[in-house]
Formats: sequence, C-alpha cells, structure tokens
Amino acid sequence: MPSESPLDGIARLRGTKAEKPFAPYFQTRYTCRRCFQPFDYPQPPSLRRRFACQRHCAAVNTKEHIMTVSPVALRRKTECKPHPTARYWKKCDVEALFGLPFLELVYQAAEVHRQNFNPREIQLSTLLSIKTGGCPEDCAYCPQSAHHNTNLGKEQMMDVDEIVEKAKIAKSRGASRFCMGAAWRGPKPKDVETVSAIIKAVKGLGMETCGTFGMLEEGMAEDLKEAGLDYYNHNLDTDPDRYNDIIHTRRHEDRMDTLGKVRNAGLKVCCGGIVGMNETRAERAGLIASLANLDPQPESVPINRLVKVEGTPLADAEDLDWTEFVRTVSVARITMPQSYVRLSAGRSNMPEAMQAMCFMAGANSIFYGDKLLTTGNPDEDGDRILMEKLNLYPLQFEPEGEVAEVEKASGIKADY
Ligand code: SAM
Ligand code: DTB
Ligand code: SF4
Repeated sequence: MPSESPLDGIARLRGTKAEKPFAPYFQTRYTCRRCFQPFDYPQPPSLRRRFACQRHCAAVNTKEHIMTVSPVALRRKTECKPHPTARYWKKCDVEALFGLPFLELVYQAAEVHRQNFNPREIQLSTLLSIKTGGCPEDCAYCPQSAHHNTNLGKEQMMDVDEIVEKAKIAKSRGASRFCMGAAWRGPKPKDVETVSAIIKAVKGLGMETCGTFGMLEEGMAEDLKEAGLDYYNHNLDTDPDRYNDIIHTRRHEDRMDTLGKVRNAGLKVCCGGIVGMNETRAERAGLIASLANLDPQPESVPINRLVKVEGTPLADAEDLDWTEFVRTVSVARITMPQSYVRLSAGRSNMPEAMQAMCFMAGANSIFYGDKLLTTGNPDEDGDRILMEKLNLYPLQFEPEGEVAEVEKASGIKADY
C-alpha cells in the first residue's frame, strides 16, 4: 500500500475523500478589501502590509492605491450585487473632481443624479439613539465617547415599547426608514437578542429598518438580518490614511471587516463619513475614494458635516466652507451614481440655499426629525416647508412581507 499522507489519513478516518483537503500551510486565505472575494497569497503577509487580490484588483495594486486585506475568509453571496463598482477610483482622480470649477462640478453631479434617480424624490430617515453615552471608543468627533468630557452620561438601553412608539410617530410624519443607534464598540450576544426584538417590532410597522451598533462578530449580521434589519450603518468616517489620528481604539481594517460581514449577510450597506474634521481636500478625496471603491458600492452614503460638541477633541475644528461641503456631495454623487447620498449631520446650521445646492448636486436623502442621536437637527415642519419650496417630495417606501400581504388582500393601507 502506498504511504498515506497525514491529510489522507484524517480523511479516511472521517470517511471523507481527501481530494483537496485544504490549502497547504503556507497558503493563507485572505479577503480582498476591494472586492471582498477570498484569495490565496503564497506567504502569510504581515498585517501591516497592504494587498489587493490578484484578480482585477491587481491592476490597481500600485504603491498609493492598494487596498488592505486581513486574514478573514469571507464569501460574498452571489445574489448580493446591487451595483458593482464600475471603476476603481484613485485618490488623485477624486481629488481632480474636487478641483473642477465649482458650478461645473455641481452641473456634472446634477446630470449623473438625473440619469439615476428622480431628482424630486428625497428619502427620509428618522434617527433614534436607543442606547446613549459611555462608549468605550475614543472617536475624536463623538460626544458619546467615555473618553471625552461632554455633558452626556451613560444611559440604559431604551425600552422596546418606547422605541416602537417613536417609530410610529416617525412613520406618521412621513419617514420611510427608522435608524437606531447604540453607543457601543460592538454589541454583545445578549444585545443582539434585545435589538432583534426591537427590529422585529419596528419592521412590523411597515418601515425600513437600519441599525448602527458598532463592530459585529461572526453570525451577528445574519441574526440582525433574520430579525428584519434592512440596512446596517457603519461609516468609514475619514481618509484611511488618517484613521489613526481620529480614532485610536480600532483600525480602519476593523471597520472593513464588519462591512464585509454585513454585506455577506445580505444586509444593505449604509456607509459614509464626516467632513470638517480639519482634513485637507486630498483627505476628503481619500474618504470618498475609499467609499466609492467598496464593491458593491454602499446603497446609502451619509455625508456628515462635523457637529462640533464641547468637550470633544474636535470641538474647535476649523469651519469647512459651504462650497467645499457641496463639492463633497457632488463628488460622492459622481463616484457613487446609484447610491442614495444622504445630507446627514450638520444641517442645523446650514442655510436653506446651501441645502438646496446639495440637493441640486445629488443629495437625495436626509435625517428627518428634530434630533440626530444626541444633537439637534432641523424640525420636521421646517423640513416639510423647505421641501415644498423646492418642489421635492418624500420617497415612499413600499412595505414587503406580512404587512404588504395584509394590505394587498384587504385593499386597505395599514393604520399605524
Ligand atoms: N457606535 C457606532 C459606530 O460608531 O458605528 C454607531 C453610532 S456612531 C454615533 C454613528 C456615526 O455617527 C459615526 O460613524 C459618525 O460618522 C457619526 N457621528 C458621530 N458623532 C458625530 C459628530 N459630532 N458629527 C457628525 N457625525 C458624527
Ligand atoms: C450617520 O452617518 N450619521 C448619523 C447616523 N449615521 C447614525 C449620526 C450623526 C450623529 C451626530 C452627532 C450626534 O447627534 O450624536
Ligand atoms: Fe462610540 Fe460610535 Fe461614538 Fe465612536 S462614534 S465613540 S464608536 S458611539
């Protein structure tokens, strides 16, 4: 009998065939940070080094424009391809867009917007902080970090009934999506059970649901999907090259890992960032490039203008000129033509004309309701008046599943 390899021996004992048991020990399976496809690399590279897979991404594997990988084998579900990245966006190309004459840039963005969306429709999401304050992360922008001296204390998780009540009000005022946020580094298994019950209840109202609960461990995204979560919000927040200056308690790669898990579970991705954190234009371009190179691109891209909160390290950040904010929205629209671009935090001190310019440049979603998570937002009445003035109207959400069936069978719209 020919000598048996150790792998053949294990296979024989298990009663399985040892054709291709697993890759030899020196081959490590990585996940490309651009396309989320697994690929093998012949030697375990240092985690500090950056790699792209050798498929299409190799073409862009130049010194400045490579993507990071980490040794987590992820598979993207084949049905989960809403809008694959049409091209790879180099940071310098995005910066070149930023440098276009202002009105030319807005005009190009408006054209892209009209090719992909009804420019009169605005998606309305209402936010609720279901667990506020005391977060162990040290994000320099965030009033909820336990590392900063803001006047926010650590609160308990809100009660389910109270959350559902808030969601009903949001729906009655015209919001199509209810976004729930928690000041966690990531949820514990028990927290996933609690939020799953909440998601189920909100989904039952016939609204889209979105959650932002921090970094997810294996299996959690699937549990949230199962509970009825539609979107997971997890922002890249700033240029990957600057990430460590803004947050010291996690890495950009950790964010990417969670985004991979979210995508693999079949959840829709809401991923954006913040501008106005003393970054350079090149760094804003880096943020937009990192979002646009997610493949598939995120369905929803929140562009936040920093809300400066006393006690946070960025409380005295320099004001970003309004034109630079409109440029950021325009560049997001051009590079992510099929994504909803949300004019997010920071609207409270944006004049109406500036918001109108953002809508012109392709923003087609807002946070609707007088509070974001812990800071203020324009009230609904003001937003409705602004939308009327601009002849915009809320995007209607068509309910799916049980609610839709009941409505269809009875011919009566559910009374929420
Ligand atoms: N803890 C979770 C996380 O970080 O993913 C979820 C909540 S966290 C508050 C959600 C997002 O809010 C952050 O990623 C950041 O983009 C945004 N954010 C937080 N503080 C902000 C501020 N002061 N101004 C603008 N956006 C802010
Ligand atoms: C996002 O990109 N912006 C929202 C939402 N996702 C969760 C949060 C904005 C928070 C602004 C500061 C606060 O209200 O605490
Ligand atoms: Fe925590 Fe999220 Fe705030 Fe960072 S942004 S401190 S993770 S709540």
